[in-house]
Order: sequence, then structure tokens, then C-alpha cells
Amino acid sequence: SNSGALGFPRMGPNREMKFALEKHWRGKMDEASMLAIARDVEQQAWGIQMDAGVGLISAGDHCLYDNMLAWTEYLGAVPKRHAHLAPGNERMFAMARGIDNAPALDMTKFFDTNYHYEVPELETPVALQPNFANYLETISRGIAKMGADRTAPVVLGPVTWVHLARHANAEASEEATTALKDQYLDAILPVYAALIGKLAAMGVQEVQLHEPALVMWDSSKTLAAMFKKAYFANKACPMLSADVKVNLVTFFEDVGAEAYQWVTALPVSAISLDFTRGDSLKLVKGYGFPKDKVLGAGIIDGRSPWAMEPAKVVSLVREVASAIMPANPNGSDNIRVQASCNLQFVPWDVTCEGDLAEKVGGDVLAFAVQKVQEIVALAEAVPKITAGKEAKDIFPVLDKAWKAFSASVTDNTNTAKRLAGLTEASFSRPAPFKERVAAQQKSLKLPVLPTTTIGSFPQTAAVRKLRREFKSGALSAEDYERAIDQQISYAIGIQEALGLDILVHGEAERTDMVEFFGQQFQGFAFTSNGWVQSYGSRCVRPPIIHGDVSRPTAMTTREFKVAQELTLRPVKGMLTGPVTILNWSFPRLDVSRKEQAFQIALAISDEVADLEAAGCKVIQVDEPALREGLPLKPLKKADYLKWATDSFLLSTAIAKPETSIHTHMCYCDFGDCMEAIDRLDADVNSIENARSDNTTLQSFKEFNYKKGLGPGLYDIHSPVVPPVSTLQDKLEGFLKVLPKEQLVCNPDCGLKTRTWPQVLGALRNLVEATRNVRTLNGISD
Ligand code: THG
Ligand code: ZN
Repeated sequence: SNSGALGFPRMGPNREMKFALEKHWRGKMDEASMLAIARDVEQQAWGIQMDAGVGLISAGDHCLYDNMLAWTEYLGAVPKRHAHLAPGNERMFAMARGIDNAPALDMTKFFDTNYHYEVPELETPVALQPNFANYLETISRGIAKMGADRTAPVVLGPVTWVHLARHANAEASEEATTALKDQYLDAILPVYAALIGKLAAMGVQEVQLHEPALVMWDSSKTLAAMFKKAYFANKACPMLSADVKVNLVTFFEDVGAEAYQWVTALPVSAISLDFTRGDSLKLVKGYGFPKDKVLGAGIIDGRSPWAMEPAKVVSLVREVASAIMPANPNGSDNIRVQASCNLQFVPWDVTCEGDLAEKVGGDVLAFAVQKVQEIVALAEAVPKITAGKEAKDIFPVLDKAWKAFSASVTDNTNTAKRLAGLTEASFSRPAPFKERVAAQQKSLKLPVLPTTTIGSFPQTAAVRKLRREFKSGALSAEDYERAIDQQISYAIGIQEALGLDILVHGEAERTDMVEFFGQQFQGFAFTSNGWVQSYGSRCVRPPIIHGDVSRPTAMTTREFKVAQELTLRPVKGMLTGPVTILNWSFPRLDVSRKEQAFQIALAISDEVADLEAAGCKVIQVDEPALREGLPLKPLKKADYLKWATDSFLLSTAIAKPETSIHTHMCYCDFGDCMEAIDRLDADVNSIENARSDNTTLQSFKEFNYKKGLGPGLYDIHSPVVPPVSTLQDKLEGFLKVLPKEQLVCNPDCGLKTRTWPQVLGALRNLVEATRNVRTLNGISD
């Protein structure tokens, strides 16, 4: 059928890859056995897509850690510190995880997803050692299984690879970075041309060249120049002149008018556009589509767990077909139905989920296995659609299911009423920052340079066992609470002994933060096996928002009270912010993301009020994912940042002036959204800073940020205990940038991934370093 797939989840139906990799890294499984499992997962993915009847199936998308990293390894663009290792999987793992004296590559979010890629480091002089043996082997396996006609090798585009890379020298100027990227592009283009030639020689009919960076086109003239160089340098672009068709694949947004006109003129045989995000339809309508090319129509949403909505997809196919008809009367023959992107962003199979459909209110979910079936069903329906047949007659079962779902959506009139009743005051704290700080100082009596932590303490095997036993029923609710309370009193005792100023209860009762809150919200559903890769072997299970959100009862006050009763020092209440909860969940489709964020914000504000009523004087509302939700198109950013910050304000404005509102952010650079961070109006913001050479801190300085700031004093991702002198130097460095009254002393993120000995060592040193600095600066404790 005229259908295609752009990639399948790679963890396996039951996270087989996760367990194999982790066992291998622990030295408990040899490489061959681990690879046998990888091969099996790859075969399963292909088998599922073949059985579904997908026409062109991707090969080479399966990788052991991360696709960007795999290409860094294939290209041999390895940092000097790893270059002594033999090429192959072990060197790749060394880049991802670090080895002695050779730390890992940095990882960062892939476009606007919750998936992290390994950031390539560009060094001078450019030294590549390309080695595509592993890649070509996977393509051979694909051909053996599916036949050369059906196997579409995925090639990570050269411009996207360079665009997502960074200069190895963090201090390098923008000009130097651009120049080095250009050198790398020059160096890799012949490598790509040779590779595509090899693929042609293997007999494949079409290569998928993934260039998602194309959707960023107008954000950077440099990027456009790189595309022009890579694809149009000579009249016969070496990459495009091999004896094989090329499908140029873009996703996550439309490519914009300028890039659209450029890309449709390229000598490629297919162009894939995302019709689920941005407005690709407008481009096709406005500029037509060349009749000699196939349109890879990304209509099945590869980032959503919801089934296709017949009315929507049918009308989309109809419009796309009629838009390309004028140039090509048989235009619909040139439409190839595809997923909008690699299916790695959705879980494997929804049929293992028991009563999930009932919970969300209908049979309207589709994970990867179901999505490939949808791709084929929609592709087969194209002639009926262009002949005018209606959606409800083409997909009667799904149409009924969606109608039943719509009828079942919880009409939480209270939430609707509350949203309707919001006023300006609902979005602003009751007093300006200066007044609040004075009131908070009076009530909290903290020393200058107060010390604190971000919230979580080690999630030990014992803690995880407790939660497991409670979940399975082996432990009664009463016994479970008592055990959690013991963890809390241990955490409080330790923090008092260490001499920290603002304490936390340690979060022993919580797994993933989004899971913890989502499970207590109405309108959220949870999967039991709906894992999505986050990075490497790590996965998350994003909850599915299916109805109006509300919070029936208090979620965190019990544990707060237990902790606060044990100490005279303030205990921070710990909450996750509405934007992060939304960005790490699968949103519903019938209501805007903004409205969903506001609904969650109302639920969080209820919790803020309850914590205050329970005597909590410091409440932290974390927003680590605020930045990642930022739209890819510059024009859309302001609107997102407005409603995102409004959501945070809506959840915190309810707090009294004397209540100190903290927030925490991590995982990315915030330099480009300082205004938004300031607008959050948090009294203290603790922010990841330890790894990025104080660039984050500099952004705050340059912005003239006036509110409390806790730049991370050390990187919690490392097991190494930072010595007092290092921490002291770091803090003295901060004091050269910001006044002492503004600074808070803390690690750069939560401590749940560390062991207790590491935490004790690091925090003891952090407190000692802070005391030394206080003394040296004439500040009393
Ligand atoms: N929660 C959610 N998304 C996130 C994070 C989070 N995205 C960004 C960042 N944090 C990703 N970091 C991690 C870190 C650890 C794990 C997953 C994402 C992890 N997962 C367990 C695993 O794969 O073994 C599964 C956890 C479980 O058993 O519940 O360790 O914090 N939503
Ligand atoms: Zn963090």
C-alpha cells in the first residue's frame, strides 16, 4: 500500500532493551547476548510493520542508546578523550555514560520532546574516522527480512547532525561555532554521499533522509546556508545523485514558506511533512506540490497515544489531495500516508493495557502497534476519501468509539466554573517581591546564604520495596505510612545534624513526580506498561489526560506535617508545577494545552492553600519542563510563554506574602526565556548551573534579576563528593556575580539518584563551605 513508517519504539514490548543494556553495563551480560536481544526487538518491530501491511518500513532506526549518538559513532566524530577506544558499541557507551577520566557527552532535549539526545562535540582540527559497519549490517538484516523494495534505511541528515552538535569549547564564540560547524559539514558530506551510494548498491529503493532541523529554517540564517550547501552545492548534489530515491523527511512543525519553496525544488523523489503540528496544509495549498514527487503525508500523530479521529484525518487527506491535484490530476496516487515522525514517542502496544480504554472512556487509544495499522488503513482509504465517501462510513467502528468518548468526557462543571471566574488577581501574588521578602524574612529568620536541597533524597532499594509492597497489597496502608514516616524522620534528623536551613521531607512516598500528582488528579489515566524512552535505558510512563482535571483531596499535607512536627526549622512543601505536569503527560485533543495547564494550575493552587493552612512557610513548585514546551517557531514562543507563566502564577498567587514560593528548573539553558522566568515571580529559583560553567548565572546577572536565586553548587549527576574547597570557590564565584542577600546555597537538582553516603558527604561539605564563606564575608550564622 502507499504507506510508510519513520521508525518504531526500540525498547521492546516489555522494555527488553532496558534490562539487557543495564545488565550488560553491570557486567552481568556479554555484548553478544545483549545484541541478540537488540536483534530480537528489531525483528519484532519489523514483523509488526510487515504484518500490518506498511509499504515502506524504516531500517537503521533501532539503536542501542540514542540515534544522534549512533551517528556520532558511525561518523567517528568522537571527542579526543574517547578517541583511544576501538570503534563500535563500547566506545559509543563510553561517550554516553563516561569512563574514568573521560566524562560523558552532555545530553539535552530533542527539539520540543521529553526525549534526550547525546550532544556531539565538535573539535578542532576536524578528525573523522567513519565506520558504518554496524549501520550497514542492520540494513542488511532489514533487507533479509523485508526485501530490498520494502526496506527504507533511515539516514540522520548531515545538517541536522551538525545543527544539534556544539563546539567542544564552551567558551567558543558564536562565529567560531558557526565556522567549525561549516568545516564539519564539509567533512561529512562526502561521507554521506559515499554511504548513500553504498545503500543504493545494496538494492534499496528509497532512503529516508531525516532532516528535522529544516523546520527551524527561519530561526537561523546559518542553518539555511548549511542546507543550501549540503543539498545544492553543485548542480548535482553528491548526496542525491546515487541510484536510489531519497525521501527528505521533516517533522515536529511545518517547514515554513521559504524552506517549503526551497525543498520542493530539490531533486529528491519524496518529501515528508508533518500534518499534525504547524500548518503544512497551508503550504501545500499555497504553493502546490510538484507532480514528480511523492508527498509523505505525516497524518498519523507519532507523538500522541490517541487513535486517529476519522473525521479529522479524512478531511485532511481530502484537502491534501485536492491541494496537489491542480498540478497533478492523479495527485492522490502521490500521497503516501505516514506517521508524523518516528513512533519512538509513543508506547509499544495498547492491547496490554487491560481496562485503560474504560478508564479513558472509550476505545480511542493507539500506541505504536496500532499506529502502523492506522497508517495502512488510512492509506487504503485514500481512493474512497477522494471519491467523496464519508468518514463515518469508512471507519465506522472508530467513529462510534470517538463519539462515545466525547459523550463520556467528564463534565467537571466546577473546574469550568472556576476557569470562567478567573480575574487578573488570580494571576498575581498579593504583594510585590520587595514587600514579600521582608515579610518572609520576619517569619522565617533565615541566615544570609541559607542552605537547602531541591527536594528528593536517595530512593534506596528499601524505599522502592516499600512502595512495591504497598502497591501489591503485601503492606497495609497503615504500615506503609508508618514506614514512610520513618524515612521522613531519618531525612529530617540528618538535615538537622548537617545544619541545613530549609529542610525537605525527602519524597520517599513518590516515584516519578508527574506520576505521583497525576495519580491523585481526576482526569488523568495511567498505563501499566506504557513506557517511552527518555534517554539511554531510562524510560517514563507519561499519563494520559482524558478529562477535566481536579484534585479531590490534599496530596502532600500529611507528609509535610509529619516532617514539620519533627523540627523547628522550616520544611519546604514540594509540588510539581502545572506546565511540567502538562509537558510530561499526553494531553487530550479536544481542549487547548493552555486550558489543560490552567486546570492543573487550579488543582496545584488548592494544594498550595492546603499546605499553607497546614503551617507550611516555604512551598516549592518545580517547573523543570517549562523551557522544553517552548514552540519551535519563534513567532509562537510569546504566546506559549504567556500561558505557561500564567499557569505557574495561577498555581502560586494564592500564597500569602509571607509564604516563600520557591521553584526549580533544570535540564536546559534558560538564557532565551529570562523574561518568562522573571515573570514567574518566584521568591527563590534554584536552578541547574553546575555543569554549564556559570553561563546560566551570567544570564541572570545580565538580566538584572533581583529575586532569590540558588544556582546549583555542584552536579548531582556525578557520584563524586565535591570537596569543601571546590564548593567554597564556586560560592565565592557566585558572590562576585550576585549580592549575598540574593543567593541560596543548594545542589543543582534532586538527590534521588544518589546514595546516602554520597549525599551525606556532599551536603556536609556544602554546609561547611557556606559557613566558611559566611565567616570570610563577615556574615553571622
Ligand atoms: N519525569 C518525567 N519526565 C522526565 C523526568 C522525570 N523527563 C526529563 C527527566 N526527568 C528525565 N530523567 C529521567 C531520569 C530517570 C528515569 C527516567 C527519566 C528513570 N526511569 C526508570 C527506569 O527507566 O528505570 C523508571 C522509573 C520507574 O520505575 O517508575 O530512572 O523525572 N516524567
Ligand atoms: Zn532538577
